[in-house]
Amino acid sequence: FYPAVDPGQLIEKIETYTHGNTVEPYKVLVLDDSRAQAKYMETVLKKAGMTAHIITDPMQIIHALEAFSPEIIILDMYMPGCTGMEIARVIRQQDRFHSVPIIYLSAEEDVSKQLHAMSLGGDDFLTKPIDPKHLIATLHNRGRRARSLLALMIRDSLTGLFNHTHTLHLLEQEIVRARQKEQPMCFAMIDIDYFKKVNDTFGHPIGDRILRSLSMFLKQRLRKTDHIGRYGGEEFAIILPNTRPSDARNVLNEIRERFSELTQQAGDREFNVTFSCGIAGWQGESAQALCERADRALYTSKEHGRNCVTL
Ligand code: GH3
Ligand code: MG
Ligand code: MG
Ligand code: MG
Repeated sequence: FYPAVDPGQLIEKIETYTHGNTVEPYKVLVLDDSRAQAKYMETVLKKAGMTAHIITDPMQIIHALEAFSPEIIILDMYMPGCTGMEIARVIRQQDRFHSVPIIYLSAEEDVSKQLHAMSLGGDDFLTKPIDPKHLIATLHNRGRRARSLLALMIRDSLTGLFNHTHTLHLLEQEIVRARQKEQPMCFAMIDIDYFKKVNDTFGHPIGDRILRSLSMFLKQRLRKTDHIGRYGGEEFAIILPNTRPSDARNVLNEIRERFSELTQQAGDREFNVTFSCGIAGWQGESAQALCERADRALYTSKEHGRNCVTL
């Protein structure tokens, strides 16, 4: 009934799709009430180098979304007690999975039923039995598009840093991790000093250039594991996992000093720009409470004359 899988052919196909670059395996969630079908899918996906998570009980969908964080979801149409369309609606109600690709895989051949299912939140309709190469090609295309869309959605376009929403999302994640691993973690807020005056004196494009140069500066100086976000206009947020507050203060103080020494240029005029920083070490509180403490520390730095770091 199912076409035989030729792993050699599949791998060759994948390599042409990825142009030889190694990509993180796509995480694919499969829901099918037939255990045999689900197992077959698992074999095909794994041979294609993807990470498969299989469920046969529709009731497990919410748990599977949380536990597995799929990038692509394959749904059977007809299952005892519910349909794939109903499951698609449940998935779409979750903010995080609002735009995850959903692919129906069903023996249903009635085109009007297929179109109806697509209109209710599906992105593709594939029919069983399916040629594994067709399936894998579809998953690759959907997965690649989903990833590039996601990459755009989480970044700030001026600086390329993480945007406000994603920075908070990362902070939530790092809090969970710090709790699990019982590691210290710090959150720092940076605000450029008298930036309005920089814009007023030298013009908005020069202001933009300084925002980009500070972003580059932070990226170069901080560790790969630190997360840097543009929190607001001329405000930046930095998450420092596995870092003690005193270490965070030393690092940020050095960055502050070095940045303040850079000569900025606007035409033939030269000037310096400084920033103020507030740091809060995580003490078991919520992300919001941690942000508020960092913000208060930043305010203290401003009150103390700017160009300084407060812990
Ligand atoms: P303070 O030292 O108290 O922080 O003074 P400030 O002038 O930096 O603070 P204020 O909040 O009054 O001004 C922030 C300025 O940042 C106002 C705004 O014009 C500028 N700004 C915000 N976003 C951007 C941007 O994307 N590009 C440019 N060029 N300027 C921006
Ligand atoms: Mg079924
Ligand atoms: Mg500000
Ligand atoms: Mg400012």
